[in-house]
Amino acid sequence: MNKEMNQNSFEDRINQLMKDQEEFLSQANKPVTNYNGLYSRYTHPVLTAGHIPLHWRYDLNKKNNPYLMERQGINAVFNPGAIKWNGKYLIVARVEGYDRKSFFAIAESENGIEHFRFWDKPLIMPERDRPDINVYDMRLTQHEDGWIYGVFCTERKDPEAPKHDTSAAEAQAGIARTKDLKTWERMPDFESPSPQQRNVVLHPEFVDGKYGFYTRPQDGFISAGSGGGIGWALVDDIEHPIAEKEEVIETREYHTIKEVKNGQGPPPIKTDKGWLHLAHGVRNTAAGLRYVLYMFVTDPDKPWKVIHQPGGYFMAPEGGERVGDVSNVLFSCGWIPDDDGRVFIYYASSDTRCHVATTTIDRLVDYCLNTPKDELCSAASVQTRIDLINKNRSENK
Ligand code: M1P
Repeated sequence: MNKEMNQNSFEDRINQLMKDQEEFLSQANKPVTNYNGLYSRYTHPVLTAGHIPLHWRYDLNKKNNPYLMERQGINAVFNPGAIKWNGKYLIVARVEGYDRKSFFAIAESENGIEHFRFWDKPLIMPERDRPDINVYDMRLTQHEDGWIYGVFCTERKDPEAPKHDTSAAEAQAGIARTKDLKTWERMPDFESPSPQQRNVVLHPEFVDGKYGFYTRPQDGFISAGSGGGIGWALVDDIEHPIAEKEEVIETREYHTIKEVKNGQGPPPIKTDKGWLHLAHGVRNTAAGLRYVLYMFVTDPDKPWKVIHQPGGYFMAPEGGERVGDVSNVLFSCGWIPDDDGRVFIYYASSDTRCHVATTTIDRLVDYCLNTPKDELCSAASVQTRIDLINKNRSENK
Protein backbone atom coordinates (compact mmCIF):
# COMPACT_ATOMS: atom_id res chain seq x y z
CA MET A 1 0.00 0.00 0.00
CA ASN A 2 1.51 3.36 -0.96
CA LYS A 3 1.94 6.18 1.56
CA GLU A 4 -1.07 8.23 0.38
CA MET A 5 -3.38 5.27 0.87
CA ASN A 6 -1.93 4.68 4.30
CA GLN A 7 -2.94 8.14 5.62
CA ASN A 8 -4.71 8.64 8.92
CA SER A 9 -8.48 8.55 9.08
CA PHE A 10 -10.65 11.44 7.88
CA GLU A 11 -11.43 12.40 11.48
CA ASP A 12 -7.78 12.29 12.53
CA ARG A 13 -6.80 14.50 9.63
CA ILE A 14 -9.49 17.09 10.37
CA ASN A 15 -8.44 17.18 14.01
CA GLN A 16 -4.83 17.61 12.99
CA LEU A 17 -5.68 20.43 10.54
CA MET A 18 -7.67 22.22 13.23
CA LYS A 19 -4.96 21.79 15.83
CA ASP A 20 -2.23 23.01 13.46
CA GLN A 21 -4.25 26.05 12.44
CA GLU A 22 -5.12 26.91 16.04
CA GLU A 23 -1.42 26.81 16.96
CA PHE A 24 -0.58 28.95 13.94
CA LEU A 25 -3.25 31.58 14.71
CA SER A 26 -2.22 31.71 18.36
CA GLN A 27 1.46 32.36 17.76
CA ALA A 28 2.87 35.54 19.30
CA ASN A 29 4.27 38.27 17.08
CA LYS A 30 7.28 40.16 18.36
CA PRO A 31 9.10 43.17 16.95
CA VAL A 32 12.31 42.33 15.13
CA THR A 33 15.35 43.63 16.90
CA ASN A 34 17.00 45.92 14.34
CA TYR A 35 14.79 48.96 15.15
CA ASN A 36 15.60 51.88 12.85
CA GLY A 37 14.24 54.75 14.99
CA LEU A 38 11.25 55.09 12.68
CA TYR A 39 9.18 51.88 12.70
CA SER A 40 9.29 48.31 13.95
CA ARG A 41 8.77 45.39 11.67
CA TYR A 42 7.48 42.14 13.19
CA THR A 43 8.71 38.57 13.08
CA HIS A 44 5.61 37.07 11.45
CA PRO A 45 3.15 38.21 8.81
CA VAL A 46 -0.23 39.14 10.32
CA LEU A 47 -2.31 37.45 7.63
CA THR A 48 -1.50 34.71 5.15
CA ALA A 49 -3.36 32.07 3.16
CA GLY A 50 -2.84 29.86 6.23
CA HIS A 51 -5.13 32.18 8.25
CA ILE A 52 -8.12 31.40 6.02
CA PRO A 53 -10.66 29.35 7.99
CA LEU A 54 -10.74 25.67 7.11
CA HIS A 55 -14.47 25.77 6.36
CA TRP A 56 -13.78 28.23 3.49
CA ARG A 57 -11.44 25.72 1.87
CA TYR A 58 -12.50 22.17 2.72
CA ASP A 59 -15.76 20.35 2.36
CA LEU A 60 -15.75 18.96 5.88
CA ASN A 61 -18.39 16.33 5.16
CA LYS A 62 -16.82 12.87 4.93
CA LYS A 63 -19.50 11.64 2.52
CA ASN A 64 -18.85 14.47 0.01
CA ASN A 65 -15.10 14.65 0.50
CA PRO A 66 -13.83 11.23 1.62
CA TYR A 67 -10.18 12.10 0.84
CA LEU A 68 -10.46 15.44 2.69
CA MET A 69 -9.12 17.43 -0.24
CA GLU A 70 -8.93 21.18 -0.18
CA ARG A 71 -11.79 21.94 -2.62
CA GLN A 72 -11.33 25.71 -2.80
CA GLY A 73 -7.75 26.67 -2.05
CA ILE A 74 -6.50 30.16 -1.25
CA ASN A 75 -3.45 31.46 -3.07
CA ALA A 76 -2.67 34.71 -1.26
CA VAL A 77 -3.92 37.30 1.23
CA PHE A 78 -2.57 40.77 0.55
CA ASN A 79 -2.97 44.55 0.06
CA PRO A 80 -4.72 45.20 3.38
CA GLY A 81 -7.07 48.10 4.06
CA ALA A 82 -7.60 48.77 7.78
CA ILE A 83 -9.79 50.46 10.36
CA LYS A 84 -10.18 50.51 14.15
CA TRP A 85 -13.74 49.49 14.85
CA ASN A 86 -15.44 48.91 18.21
CA GLY A 87 -12.02 48.79 19.88
CA LYS A 88 -10.70 46.08 17.51
CA TYR A 89 -8.10 46.34 14.75
CA LEU A 90 -9.67 45.25 11.49
CA ILE A 91 -8.03 44.40 8.20
CA VAL A 92 -10.01 44.14 4.99
CA ALA A 93 -7.77 41.91 2.94
CA ARG A 94 -7.58 41.07 -0.72
CA VAL A 95 -8.03 37.30 -0.67
CA GLU A 96 -7.18 35.47 -3.87
CA GLY A 97 -8.34 31.92 -4.57
CA TYR A 98 -6.53 29.31 -6.61
CA ASP A 99 -8.85 30.45 -9.43
CA ARG A 100 -7.17 33.91 -9.47
CA LYS A 101 -10.37 35.67 -8.36
CA SER A 102 -9.93 38.16 -5.56
CA PHE A 103 -12.54 39.03 -2.97
CA PHE A 104 -12.63 40.91 0.30
CA ALA A 105 -12.63 39.46 3.78
CA ILE A 106 -12.30 41.06 7.20
CA ALA A 107 -10.01 39.76 9.92
CA GLU A 108 -9.78 41.23 13.41
CA SER A 109 -7.29 41.35 16.24
CA GLU A 110 -7.36 42.64 19.81
CA ASN A 111 -3.99 44.36 19.64
CA GLY A 112 -3.37 44.95 15.92
CA ILE A 113 -0.19 42.89 15.86
CA GLU A 114 -1.11 39.23 16.30
CA HIS A 115 -3.93 36.70 16.48
CA PHE A 116 -5.87 38.07 13.52
CA ARG A 117 -8.89 35.89 12.77
CA PHE A 118 -11.22 36.16 9.83
CA TRP A 119 -14.89 36.79 10.36
CA ASP A 120 -17.14 33.84 9.63
CA LYS A 121 -17.67 34.58 5.92
CA PRO A 122 -16.08 36.72 3.21
CA LEU A 123 -17.64 40.08 2.48
CA ILE A 124 -20.47 40.07 -0.06
CA MET A 125 -20.01 43.00 -2.41
CA PRO A 126 -23.18 43.99 -4.28
CA GLU A 127 -22.77 44.66 -7.99
CA ARG A 128 -24.08 47.29 -10.38
CA ASP A 129 -25.42 46.61 -13.90
CA ARG A 130 -21.99 45.80 -15.26
CA PRO A 131 -20.66 42.94 -13.13
CA ASP A 132 -17.10 42.99 -11.80
CA ILE A 133 -14.74 40.30 -13.03
CA ASN A 134 -12.24 40.91 -10.24
CA VAL A 135 -12.22 43.24 -7.23
CA TYR A 136 -9.24 44.17 -5.08
CA ASP A 137 -7.26 46.65 -2.96
CA MET A 138 -9.96 48.22 -0.79
CA ARG A 139 -9.17 51.41 1.08
CA LEU A 140 -11.53 52.07 4.00
CA THR A 141 -12.39 55.68 4.78
CA GLN A 142 -14.39 56.66 7.84
CA HIS A 143 -15.93 59.78 6.35
CA GLU A 144 -17.29 62.72 8.31
CA ASP A 145 -20.66 62.16 6.57
CA GLY A 146 -21.15 59.19 8.95
CA TRP A 147 -20.52 56.35 6.48
CA ILE A 148 -17.56 54.04 6.11
CA TYR A 149 -16.60 53.86 2.44
CA GLY A 150 -14.70 51.10 0.72
CA VAL A 151 -13.09 52.26 -2.51
CA PHE A 152 -11.51 49.46 -4.54
CA CYS A 153 -10.43 48.46 -8.00
CA THR A 154 -13.02 46.77 -10.18
CA GLU A 155 -11.55 45.04 -13.17
CA ARG A 156 -13.43 43.90 -16.27
CA LYS A 157 -12.48 42.55 -19.67
CA ASP A 158 -12.05 45.32 -22.21
CA PRO A 159 -15.27 45.18 -24.27
CA GLU A 160 -13.41 46.60 -27.29
CA ALA A 161 -10.69 43.93 -27.23
CA PRO A 162 -10.49 41.60 -30.27
CA LYS A 163 -11.60 38.03 -29.58
CA HIS A 164 -8.07 36.61 -29.56
CA ASP A 165 -6.95 39.09 -26.88
CA THR A 166 -7.88 37.45 -23.59
CA SER A 167 -5.83 39.87 -21.46
CA ALA A 168 -7.02 43.38 -22.35
CA ALA A 169 -8.77 44.73 -19.30
CA GLU A 170 -10.18 47.88 -17.83
CA ALA A 171 -9.63 49.10 -14.27
CA GLN A 172 -12.06 51.47 -12.58
CA ALA A 173 -12.77 52.51 -8.99
CA GLY A 174 -15.75 50.82 -7.37
CA ILE A 175 -17.33 52.50 -4.32
CA ALA A 176 -19.41 50.91 -1.60
CA ARG A 177 -20.50 52.15 1.81
CA THR A 178 -21.55 50.60 5.07
CA LYS A 179 -22.37 51.42 8.67
CA ASP A 180 -21.50 48.01 10.13
CA LEU A 181 -18.87 46.57 7.74
CA LYS A 182 -21.28 43.69 7.08
CA THR A 183 -23.95 45.08 4.78
CA TRP A 184 -22.66 47.14 1.90
CA GLU A 185 -24.41 49.52 -0.48
CA ARG A 186 -22.77 49.82 -3.87
CA MET A 187 -22.55 53.23 -5.55
CA PRO A 188 -21.96 53.72 -9.27
CA ASP A 189 -18.28 53.46 -10.23
CA PHE A 190 -16.17 56.60 -9.94
CA GLU A 191 -16.01 58.54 -13.22
CA SER A 192 -13.23 60.92 -14.15
CA PRO A 193 -11.63 62.31 -17.31
CA SER A 194 -9.11 59.41 -17.23
CA PRO A 195 -9.94 56.29 -19.28
CA GLN A 196 -8.93 54.00 -16.39
CA GLN A 197 -8.30 54.34 -12.66
CA ARG A 198 -6.61 52.37 -9.91
CA ASN A 199 -5.55 53.27 -6.34
CA VAL A 200 -8.45 55.66 -5.85
CA VAL A 201 -8.87 56.73 -2.21
CA LEU A 202 -11.56 58.84 -0.54
CA HIS A 203 -10.38 61.74 1.63
CA PRO A 204 -12.03 61.51 5.11
CA GLU A 205 -13.29 65.11 5.29
CA PHE A 206 -15.46 67.28 3.06
CA VAL A 207 -13.56 69.85 1.03
CA ASP A 208 -15.75 72.88 0.25
CA GLY A 209 -18.74 70.63 0.86
CA LYS A 210 -17.53 68.08 -1.71
CA TYR A 211 -16.05 64.60 -1.57
CA GLY A 212 -12.31 64.65 -2.33
CA PHE A 213 -10.65 61.69 -4.05
CA TYR A 214 -6.99 60.82 -4.54
CA THR A 215 -6.85 59.18 -7.96
CA ARG A 216 -4.35 57.46 -10.23
CA PRO A 217 -5.21 58.31 -13.81
CA GLN A 218 -3.91 55.78 -16.31
CA ASP A 219 -4.24 55.26 -20.06
CA GLY A 220 -4.09 51.47 -19.97
CA PHE A 221 -4.63 48.60 -17.57
CA ILE A 222 -1.00 48.10 -16.47
CA SER A 223 0.86 51.13 -17.73
CA ALA A 224 0.04 54.61 -16.49
CA GLY A 225 1.01 55.85 -19.98
CA SER A 226 0.49 59.58 -20.38
CA GLY A 227 -1.55 59.45 -17.15
CA GLY A 228 -0.02 58.55 -13.84
CA GLY A 229 0.91 60.42 -10.73
CA ILE A 230 -1.42 60.77 -7.78
CA GLY A 231 -4.35 62.95 -8.79
CA TRP A 232 -6.97 64.92 -6.88
CA ALA A 233 -10.61 65.23 -7.92
CA LEU A 234 -13.80 66.54 -6.34
CA VAL A 235 -17.25 64.99 -6.50
CA ASP A 236 -20.47 66.84 -5.55
CA ASP A 237 -22.66 63.83 -4.93
CA ILE A 238 -21.27 60.51 -3.73
CA GLU A 239 -24.32 58.72 -5.15
CA HIS A 240 -23.31 60.01 -8.60
CA PRO A 241 -19.53 60.10 -8.24
CA ILE A 242 -18.56 62.03 -11.34
CA ALA A 243 -15.39 64.15 -11.20
CA GLU A 244 -15.36 66.76 -13.98
CA LYS A 245 -11.69 67.61 -13.40
CA GLU A 246 -8.65 65.75 -12.16
CA GLU A 247 -5.34 67.36 -11.31
CA VAL A 248 -2.08 65.47 -10.74
CA ILE A 249 -0.70 66.60 -7.37
CA GLU A 250 2.14 64.07 -6.77
CA THR A 251 4.02 63.41 -9.97
CA ARG A 252 6.17 60.57 -11.26
CA GLU A 253 9.79 61.61 -11.80
CA TYR A 254 12.70 60.39 -13.85
CA HIS A 255 15.27 58.35 -11.92
CA THR A 256 13.39 58.22 -8.65
CA ILE A 257 11.60 55.46 -6.74
CA LYS A 258 8.37 56.53 -8.50
CA GLU A 259 9.61 56.80 -12.05
CA VAL A 260 7.17 54.34 -13.61
CA LYS A 261 4.09 54.61 -11.40
CA ASN A 262 2.87 55.71 -8.00
CA GLY A 263 -0.38 55.53 -6.10
CA GLN A 264 -1.93 56.68 -2.85
CA GLY A 265 -1.95 53.98 -0.17
CA PRO A 266 -4.43 54.41 2.72
CA PRO A 267 -6.49 57.56 3.36
CA PRO A 268 -4.18 60.24 4.80
CA ILE A 269 -3.84 60.89 8.55
CA LYS A 270 -4.53 64.39 9.86
CA THR A 271 -1.86 66.04 12.05
CA ASP A 272 -1.24 69.66 13.03
CA LYS A 273 1.65 69.70 10.54
CA GLY A 274 -0.50 68.51 7.67
CA TRP A 275 -1.97 65.33 6.21
CA LEU A 276 0.43 62.38 6.29
CA HIS A 277 0.30 60.26 3.15
CA LEU A 278 1.65 56.78 2.57
CA ALA A 279 2.01 55.81 -1.09
CA HIS A 280 3.70 53.27 -3.29
CA GLY A 281 6.31 54.14 -5.87
CA VAL A 282 7.33 51.90 -8.74
CA ARG A 283 10.55 51.80 -10.74
CA ASN A 284 11.70 49.37 -13.39
CA THR A 285 14.75 47.13 -13.03
CA ALA A 286 16.32 44.32 -15.05
CA ALA A 287 14.52 41.98 -12.63
CA GLY A 288 11.11 43.62 -13.20
CA LEU A 289 9.14 46.28 -11.37
CA ARG A 290 10.11 47.22 -7.81
CA TYR A 291 7.40 48.61 -5.52
CA VAL A 292 8.40 50.53 -2.39
CA LEU A 293 6.44 52.62 0.11
CA TYR A 294 7.11 56.33 0.43
CA MET A 295 5.56 59.30 2.22
CA PHE A 296 4.56 62.88 1.55
CA VAL A 297 2.58 65.56 3.41
CA THR A 298 -0.21 67.84 2.21
CA ASP A 299 -1.42 71.15 3.60
CA PRO A 300 -3.78 70.87 6.60
CA ASP A 301 -6.40 73.04 4.86
CA LYS A 302 -5.63 72.08 1.27
CA PRO A 303 -5.19 68.31 1.19
CA TRP A 304 -4.32 68.47 -2.52
CA LYS A 305 -1.28 70.73 -1.93
CA VAL A 306 1.96 68.82 -1.30
CA ILE A 307 4.10 70.61 1.30
CA HIS A 308 6.74 68.02 2.27
CA GLN A 309 8.36 65.29 0.19
CA PRO A 310 10.95 63.25 2.09
CA GLY A 311 13.25 61.81 -0.55
CA GLY A 312 13.61 58.11 -1.31
CA TYR A 313 11.65 55.25 0.12
CA PHE A 314 10.15 54.87 3.58
CA MET A 315 10.04 51.09 3.41
CA ALA A 316 11.33 48.61 0.83
CA PRO A 317 10.97 44.82 0.59
CA GLU A 318 13.41 43.02 2.90
CA GLY A 319 14.35 39.35 3.37
CA GLY A 320 11.37 37.05 2.86
CA GLU A 321 9.20 40.03 1.87
CA ARG A 322 11.10 40.15 -1.41
CA VAL A 323 9.71 36.86 -2.68
CA GLY A 324 6.18 35.94 -3.68
CA ASP A 325 3.74 35.80 -6.56
CA VAL A 326 4.89 39.22 -7.73
CA SER A 327 8.32 39.57 -6.15
CA ASN A 328 9.95 42.79 -4.93
CA VAL A 329 6.68 44.49 -4.02
CA LEU A 330 5.49 46.32 -0.91
CA PHE A 331 1.96 47.66 -1.13
CA SER A 332 -0.29 49.22 1.51
CA CYS A 333 -3.97 50.14 1.53
CA GLY A 334 -4.38 50.62 5.29
CA TRP A 335 -2.99 52.12 8.47
CA ILE A 336 -4.57 52.81 11.84
CA PRO A 337 -3.68 55.89 13.91
CA ASP A 338 -4.46 54.93 17.49
CA ASP A 339 -5.65 57.20 20.31
CA ASP A 340 -2.27 57.02 22.08
CA GLY A 341 -0.29 58.31 19.07
CA ARG A 342 0.78 54.89 17.80
CA VAL A 343 0.30 54.06 14.14
CA PHE A 344 -0.18 50.53 12.80
CA ILE A 345 0.92 50.29 9.20
CA TYR A 346 -0.50 47.29 7.36
CA TYR A 347 1.30 46.35 4.18
CA ALA A 348 1.62 43.37 1.89
CA SER A 349 4.77 41.86 0.51
CA SER A 350 5.11 40.54 -3.01
CA ASP A 351 1.34 40.20 -3.56
CA THR A 352 1.34 37.23 -1.15
CA ARG A 353 0.91 38.08 2.56
CA CYS A 354 0.17 40.94 4.98
CA HIS A 355 2.45 42.42 7.64
CA VAL A 356 2.29 45.11 10.29
CA ALA A 357 4.86 47.75 11.19
CA THR A 358 4.33 50.04 14.18
CA THR A 359 5.43 53.62 14.67
CA THR A 360 4.02 56.88 16.08
CA ILE A 361 2.60 60.07 14.61
CA ASP A 362 5.56 62.01 16.10
CA ARG A 363 8.08 59.78 14.36
CA LEU A 364 6.25 59.97 11.02
CA VAL A 365 6.04 63.76 11.24
CA ASP A 366 9.73 63.99 12.17
CA TYR A 367 10.60 61.72 9.24
CA CYS A 368 8.51 63.72 6.76
CA LEU A 369 9.72 67.14 7.88
CA ASN A 370 13.41 66.34 8.36
CA THR A 371 14.32 63.85 5.64
CA PRO A 372 15.99 65.74 2.79
CA LYS A 373 14.00 65.78 -0.40
CA ASP A 374 15.17 64.01 -3.53
CA GLU A 375 17.28 66.55 -5.42
CA LEU A 376 16.93 64.43 -8.59
CA CYS A 377 20.62 64.06 -9.50
CA SER A 378 23.75 62.46 -8.07
CA ALA A 379 25.72 65.69 -7.59
CA ALA A 380 22.98 67.30 -5.51
CA SER A 381 22.53 64.07 -3.58
CA VAL A 382 26.25 63.99 -2.72
CA GLN A 383 26.09 67.63 -1.65
CA THR A 384 23.18 66.89 0.70
CA ARG A 385 25.25 64.09 2.22
CA ILE A 386 28.37 66.29 2.53
CA ASP A 387 26.27 68.94 4.28
CA LEU A 388 25.28 66.26 6.81
CA ILE A 389 28.88 65.10 7.28
CA ASN A 390 30.11 68.68 7.78
CA LYS A 391 27.31 69.43 10.22
CA ASN A 392 28.14 66.31 12.22
CA ARG A 393 31.84 67.26 12.29
CA SER A 394 31.28 70.85 13.38
CA GLU A 395 28.68 69.93 16.00
CA ASN A 396 30.91 67.17 17.44
CA LYS A 397 34.06 69.30 17.78
O1 M1P B 1 1.53 43.70 -8.47
C1 M1P B 1 1.78 44.89 -7.78
C2 M1P B 1 0.51 45.74 -7.69
O2 M1P B 1 0.11 46.12 -9.02
C3 M1P B 1 -1.03 46.94 -9.12
O3 M1P B 1 -0.78 48.23 -8.57
P1 M1P B 1 -0.41 49.47 -9.52
O4 M1P B 1 -1.60 49.73 -10.37
O5 M1P B 1 -0.10 50.62 -8.65
O6 M1P B 1 0.76 49.04 -10.34
C4 M1P B 1 -2.24 46.34 -8.42
O7 M1P B 1 -2.69 45.24 -9.16
C5 M1P B 1 -1.88 45.86 -7.02
O8 M1P B 1 -2.96 45.12 -6.52
C6 M1P B 1 -0.63 45.00 -7.01
O9 M1P B 1 -0.26 44.71 -5.68
